[in-house]
Amino acid sequence: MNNLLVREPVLQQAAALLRSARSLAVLTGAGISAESGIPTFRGAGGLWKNFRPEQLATPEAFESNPELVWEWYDWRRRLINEAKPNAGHEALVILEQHFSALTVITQNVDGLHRQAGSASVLEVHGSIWRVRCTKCRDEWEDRRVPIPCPPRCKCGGIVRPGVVWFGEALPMSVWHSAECAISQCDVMLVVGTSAIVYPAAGLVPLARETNARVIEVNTERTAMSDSVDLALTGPAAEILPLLVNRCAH
Ligand code: BJW
Ligand code: ZN
Repeated sequence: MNNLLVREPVLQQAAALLRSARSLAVLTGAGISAESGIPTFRGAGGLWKNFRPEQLATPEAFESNPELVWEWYDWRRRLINEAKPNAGHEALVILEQHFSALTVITQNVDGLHRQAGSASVLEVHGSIWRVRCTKCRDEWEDRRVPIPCPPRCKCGGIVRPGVVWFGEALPMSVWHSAECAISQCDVMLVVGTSAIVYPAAGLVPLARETNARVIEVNTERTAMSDSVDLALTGPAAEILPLLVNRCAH
C-alpha cells in the first residue's frame, strides 16, 4: 500500500458521511479502471502523452482519418476485452446493498461497472462496444475483437464508435438522469477523474449547489480537490474497499 496516503480518521469521517446519506451518487473516471490495466487519458502513463486528443477523439479526426481512429479504438477494445473489474468496481457494488438509491455515473466507456454488477449505471460518454452508422444512423452492439478498421454498415455507410467525442453533445436522456441523480443525492463520491472534462465535471459543483457533501478518491489532487469536503488520496481499488468496510461497521 505504498501509494495509500489516506489516514484512518479521514477514512472514518468519510464512512460516517456515507452512512448518513439517504441517496448517494458516484461519478467515476478513468482512474477507477487503472488497476484493471486500462490506461487513463491524462497524467503519468496517460493516453494523451502519446496521442493528441484532437487527432483521435473528435468528429473531425474521424472524418479525416477513420482508419487511424478505428485502429486506436481497436487497440483499446483489445485491452478492455481482456480487463476485469477490480476491487474498486466491486466495492461500489457492495455499497449499493447499503443504499436504496445509488447511481453510478461513469465517464468510462469500458463497461466494467456493469460487468462488476452495479445495477444503476449511467454511461455519459457512451460505450466502446456500441457502434453507429454515420449514414443511416442505425446503432447496435459490436463486440468483435479485432474489428475491421473501419467497419461498414449493411447500407454501405462507415460505422463509428458509439462514444462521445470532444464537441459532441452527451446522450440527452442519460445526461438528464445524471443531473437528476446529482440533484437528489446528499452525498457524492467522485472517483478517479481529473474533473476537467465538461459537462461531466460540472456535476461536482451541481452537487455542492444542492448542498450535497462531496468525497473525492484519487491518487492525485485534482481541479476539484479544493472544493470537496474530503479528499482521500490513494488508488481507488484500495481506498473504496476500506471505505465500504468501515461503512458496514
Ligand atoms: C486514479 C488512479 C487510481 C489514476 N485510483 N485515481 C470549457 C468549459 C466547458 C466545456 C469546454 C470548455 N472548453 C472545451 C469544452 C468542451 C469539452 C471539454 O470539456 N474540454 C476540456 C478538456 C476543457 N467538452 C466536450 O466537448 C463535451 N461536449 C460538449 O461540451 O458538448 C457541447 C455541445 C452541446 C450541444 C451540442 C453539441 C455540443 C464532450 C466531452 C467528451 C469527452 N470524451 C472523452 C473520450 C470518450 C471516448 C473514449 O473513451 O474514447 O471522454 S475525452 C476523455 O476525457 C474521456 C473521459 O471520459 C474524459 C474524462 O477523463 P477522466 O475520466 O477524468 O480521465 P483522466 O485521465 O483525465 O483522469 C484520470 C484521473 O484518475 C486522474 O485524476 C488520476 O490522478 C486518477 N487516477 N489512477 C484513483 N488507481
Ligand atoms: Zn447504415
